[in-house]
Amino acid sequence: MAMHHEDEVVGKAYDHKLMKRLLKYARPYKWFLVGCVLLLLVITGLDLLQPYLIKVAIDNHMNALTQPMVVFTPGKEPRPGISFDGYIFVRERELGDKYMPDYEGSAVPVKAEIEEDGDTYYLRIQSPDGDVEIRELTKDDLQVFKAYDIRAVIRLGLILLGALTLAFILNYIQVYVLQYTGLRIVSSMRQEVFAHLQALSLAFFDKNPIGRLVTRVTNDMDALNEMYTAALVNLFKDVFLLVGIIVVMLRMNVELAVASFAVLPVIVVVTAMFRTKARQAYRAARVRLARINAALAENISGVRIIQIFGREKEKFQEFDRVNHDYLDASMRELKVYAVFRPAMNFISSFALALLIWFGGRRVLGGTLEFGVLFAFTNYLEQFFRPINDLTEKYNIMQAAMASAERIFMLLDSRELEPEPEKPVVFPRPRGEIEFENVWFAYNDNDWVLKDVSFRIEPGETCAFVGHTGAGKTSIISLIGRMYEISKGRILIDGVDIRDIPTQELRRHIGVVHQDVFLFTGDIKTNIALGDTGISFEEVREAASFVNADRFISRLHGGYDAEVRERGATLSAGERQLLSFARALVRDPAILVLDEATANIDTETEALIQDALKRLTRGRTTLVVAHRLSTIQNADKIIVIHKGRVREIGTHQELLAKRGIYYQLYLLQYKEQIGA
Ligand code: M5T
Ligand code: MG
Repeated sequence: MAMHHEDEVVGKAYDHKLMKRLLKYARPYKWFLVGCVLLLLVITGLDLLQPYLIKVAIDNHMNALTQPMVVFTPGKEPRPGISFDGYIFVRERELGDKYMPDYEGSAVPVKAEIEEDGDTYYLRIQSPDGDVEIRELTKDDLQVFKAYDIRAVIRLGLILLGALTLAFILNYIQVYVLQYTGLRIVSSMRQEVFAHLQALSLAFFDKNPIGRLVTRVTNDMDALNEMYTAALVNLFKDVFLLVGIIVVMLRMNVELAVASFAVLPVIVVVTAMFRTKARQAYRAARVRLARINAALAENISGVRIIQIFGREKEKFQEFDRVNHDYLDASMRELKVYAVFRPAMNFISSFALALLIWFGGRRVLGGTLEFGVLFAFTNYLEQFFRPINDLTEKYNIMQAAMASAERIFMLLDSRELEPEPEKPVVFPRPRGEIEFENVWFAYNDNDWVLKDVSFRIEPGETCAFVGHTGAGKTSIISLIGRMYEISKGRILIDGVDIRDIPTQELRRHIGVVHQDVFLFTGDIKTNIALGDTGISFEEVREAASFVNADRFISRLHGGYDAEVRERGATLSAGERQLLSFARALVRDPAILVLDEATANIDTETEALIQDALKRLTRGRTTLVVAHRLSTIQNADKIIVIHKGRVREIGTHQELLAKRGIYYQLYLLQYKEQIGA
């Protein structure tokens, strides 16, 4: 079901509401992003400048020897030109549109032109009154004119080099800043998700598989990072570049520009087709990848069971199927791209061919300058890059939107740990616990506890017994308000636990669970759980109090020994002892031991029983035990049967009653004496 839902989410490439919310996270880095966009604007300008510079080099200098010039007396020239024979020759195109043949500043408003006839060159000077003077140019004369162009080409080359270098540096800065910003944004989001996960109640985690939650914080976050760094800001670059190229092309030559854009409709159709195909393929691949992840996680954490039951082959085949499914889906995705990219290449080559056919004829016919055509081929090449990029960014955006939706769904889940509306001050309690007609269910009306009432006096040791699934662990979870009850009240020192801030409440309850969870880290951190208020001395004291120090000192590194794989390298009994120390070191007013003595050998049990006696002194202690021998000294024994309290009393009282407890006792007694 969950998979189906995630599948549905993949779809939109842009969702305004989601985007608004995503941008909120970018707000602290607003100026970084604005800076990146500005840098991109400059970089785009530099990109556009390059073909233009080459065009100028070709048309104004490489092919310029025979272009018309105007002759000025030295000092009267409006701009630098070629100094020859005591005059200054300036090319008409370099004077620009403002030049009039009878330029007022010029004493000699004369036109000149170099003409080529085989190997000889003539300078033809024409004065306003129509006089024409033709003189042959020597090799040296010609060199004067050529040197001017060579200098100009070198100058343009240097400018081009400068532009390239600047673009390189700006690109570096832009990429660096953008990646940094993206990582920072996503890192702070990840922190928020983590904090939110911690604030969620156990009921939430009962419903959401760990694997999926882990994916949120990893894969989905990566998708968002990619959006911030690859798609969002670079989108501007693509748009700048596209618009820039179109404008430059139109300004340079409208006819040629229109010819270049002739393939646009084809591009639109091809990209639209690609988008649909890519979306389907992406969706299919994603769903299958999720299946791989789930299979992998389960098989790795269950490897012990798989090996001992010899299920390797079956599990291998199972995985092989999932893996192949994913391979197929990935191949389909690959094929879509494998067709799209070459198709776009073909279209761009076709457009280029069209341009050369169309422009080449005009160049040969003398109606188009070669430099313009050259610049156009360059721009056309650049033109296809943002189009390709935009199409691929569309997919990034689509993935990011789906990820964002999933992350926000998680952040919006309101199954938070409860906090009281009017919290009371809650100092260390004496430890009186009372259940008043408590009804409780994990799911709706599937009652696990029915009308449970009992009272435990401060300092008492109270044992809970009953069959498996009777509800003992559930009762204990309720005291720390790990779940919400449906009816009734739970009171500690006469205060309803719903009025106590959850943190305060739990601080006074020490719990030793049925299965001990150890974190990655060393032994001492696993006891103190990172609580800076607990000194190493206290850790050692607690550990030796529960007789854990003996095995700890045998570990390599002692209290600094690393715990690996959730403590799989420690024995069950050793883990139990650690959790004793963990509960004790906080000096709780209420101590809860859920089957805590189940994993301990007879010798250690004697030590534990002894420790427990000291441990329980001055504390209210709740013990859940299947082995009745361990609880005979309890002040009170509560028998739970199918979610109801059936008997309450001391060991002797309950035996005398000859009820459920008596039955349980007889059963275990018989076992013990081997009858
Ligand atoms: C009591 C059900 C369980 C059983 C009943 C922890 C948990 C339990 N249950 C859920 O539906 N969801 C849960 O998350 O509640 O369970 P318990 O309180 O754990 O029983 P117990 O501690 O007396 O049993 P045991 O085996 O530890 O002696 O029906 O399915
Ligand atoms: Mg239990």
